[in-house]
Parts: sequence; structure tokens; C-alpha cells
Amino acid sequence: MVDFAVGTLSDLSRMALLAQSDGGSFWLPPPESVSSWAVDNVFYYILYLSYFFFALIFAVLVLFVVRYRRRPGVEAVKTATHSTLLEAVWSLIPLGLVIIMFYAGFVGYVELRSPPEQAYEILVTARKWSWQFTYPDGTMATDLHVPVGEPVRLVMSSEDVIHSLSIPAFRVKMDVVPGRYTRTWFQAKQPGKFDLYCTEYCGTGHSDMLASVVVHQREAFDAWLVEAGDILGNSATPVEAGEKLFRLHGCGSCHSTDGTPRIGPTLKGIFGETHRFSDGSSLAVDENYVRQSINEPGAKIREGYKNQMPTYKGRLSNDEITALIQYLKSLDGG
Ligand code: HEC
Ligand SMILES: [Cu+2]
Repeated sequence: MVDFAVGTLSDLSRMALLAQSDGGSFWLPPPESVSSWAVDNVFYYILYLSYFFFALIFAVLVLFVVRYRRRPGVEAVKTATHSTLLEAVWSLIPLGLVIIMFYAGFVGYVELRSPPEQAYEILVTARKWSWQFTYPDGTMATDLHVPVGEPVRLVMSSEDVIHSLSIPAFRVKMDVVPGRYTRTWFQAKQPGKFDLYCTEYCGTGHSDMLASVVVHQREAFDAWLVEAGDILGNSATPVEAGEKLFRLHGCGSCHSTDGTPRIGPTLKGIFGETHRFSDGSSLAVDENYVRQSINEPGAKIREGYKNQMPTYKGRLSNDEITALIQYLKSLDGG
């Protein structure tokens, strides 16, 4: 018990020191976006104000308890009457303080809600339990890569429940809601790698809904974009490429690879199985069947499931479908 407490305390102070050494504080990570001040100003203003009034009120409390305590043989007498001056002072000073609070908050709100016109736009899709980032050229990624020193606008929506995208280093946090688009923006100050979290509880996998933000110099970003766009060329084997495509296209939100059924049937070990369809026909699963399932999901509906799979026709090339097939085959062992 004691060990635990000591360990936690020294961990905490080590964390605080670490945070301070790179420009952050005990409370906040280093400000890495050009709009960080908008959050930090209000936060520290409220924080120090709270420290001050906590100390003041507590000191007065102790003073009064000691000074005006009940003593034996001393009768309580009423000494003070109403003081308009005192009342005005303790109303107007707090009023001034909260007006400053409101003003700083409003200025910060405007800054955080109005991206510059020429911002670089990235589409964000949230789903249980992963992030998908889509770039203007169609490239998709599970981590958020951005160029340094340029405003980046995120246009976000969710495929299922409410999520929330949070990048503490950039002071960015915005709900991601099904059926509508929300947006946020930031401009990174220097290259580096930062954490991205889901901050709206969204089910059992919520705490795994993590990604990295990788800030590159512009040339490195362009190079990354080209490389990330060519999944087939940058994977050692078709199975590896297929696994990436499976993740990037969100197949896993409806299909498990471990045997458990979800919205769709599990895709583990389906090759060689004979599947029955809702029209009464049946078929042994082979490459052609899987290909058809991806391009025209409605053609054969697996018995016991609904026609809920979107078509990937036009979204996946021939070679990409082949890679997916190779990946699904590799799931057979066991
Ligand atoms: C929105 C949910 C959803 C997504 C996303 C989805 N599927 Fe499906 N999938 C289904 C459902 C439901 C079925 C069963 C009904 C049917 O046969 O159309 C199915 C059926 C299949 C089948 C036939 C399975 C069998 O047991 O016969 C394959 C293969 C398949 N999907 C592959 C994929 C691949 C690959 C992806 C990603 C590129 C994907 N699916 C994305 C819902 C989805
Ligand atoms: Cu989430």
C-alpha cells in the first residue's frame, strides 16, 4: 500500500518534470499548434484565479473561526450592519473577473471554430473502434499525417455512434456524430508525433480507439502521401496488403477474423465452406464468390444475415480485391 502510494507520487512528479522540460506544464502537454493559446489562456486564467480565491477564502475562514469563536462568559453581540460599499465591492470585482473569463473564452472559441480559407482538407471517419483519414487524392490511412506549418481542416463524421476526436497537444477536441459533419482545424508548429484519442465513450473498444498524428515537413509529407497511396507496391506480400486494405476500408467493423459473427458473418476459414443463401441456393466459397461479395454484395445474401454490406465496386481495384482474397485465405489455419 505504502509502496504503491510512494511509487505513484514519484511517478507523478517525474511526469510533471518531464512535461515541464518540453514546454508543457503539470496540467497540459506542450502547446504544439498555433491556436493553443486560445485554450491555454482561459485554462490558466481560471486555474490561477481558483488558486487565489481558494487561498483567500480559506485564510479568512480560519481567521474568523479563531477570532470570533465562542468563549466562555462572552455574550454574542451584533456589531456589523449592512454595508453597501462592501456589497458593491464583492459583486463588482467578481463581475469584472468573469467578464474577462467570458471575453477570453469567446475570442478563443472564434479562433478554434474558424479555419483559414485555404486550409488543407482531410476527411475523418470514426467507427467502432478505429479512425480512418482520407486525403484529397483518395489515399486512406489509419494515422493522421499532416504537413507542418499549414492549416489543416478535418471534416468528420461517424459510421455508428458518437465519437470525439481529441489531440491534446493541439488543444483540439470535437465530437464526431453519425448523420452529420463536424469540423475542426489546427496548424502544427513543428514536426513530431502526437497522440490522438477518442474522448467520447463509445463501447468496449473505446480505450483502444487511438491513432498517432505525424507532422512532416512538406516534402516528407508529399513523399508519404505517394507511398501511402500505393498499398500494393509497399507491402511485402499480397496477404500483408490485403490486411491493410481490410483495416483501411473498415471491413472489420462488420466482419471479425476470429470466428465471432457481427453485423456480417466472420470471415475466418470461409474458403472451402459451403454457404447457404436466403434464396435457398448454396455454393462452395471460392475466389469468385468472394470477389462477387465485394463488388455486388446483394447478389447472394448469406442465410441469416441482412443485405447490409455496401458495394466496393469502383473503390477497390482488381489487384486490391485479389490482395483481400489472399488475406482472407490466410485466415484459414485453425
Ligand atoms: C456495413 C457492414 C459491412 C461492411 C463494412 C463489410 N461487409 Fe461484408 N458483409 C456484410 C454482411 C451483412 C454480409 C452478409 C450478407 C451478404 O451476404 O451480403 C457480408 C458478406 C460478406 C462476404 C460473404 C461472406 C460469407 O460468409 O459468405 C464477404 C466475403 C464479405 N462480406 C467481405 C467483405 C469485405 C472484404 C469488406 C471490406 C472491403 C466487407 N465485407 C465490408 C456486412 C459488411
Ligand atoms: Cu469512439
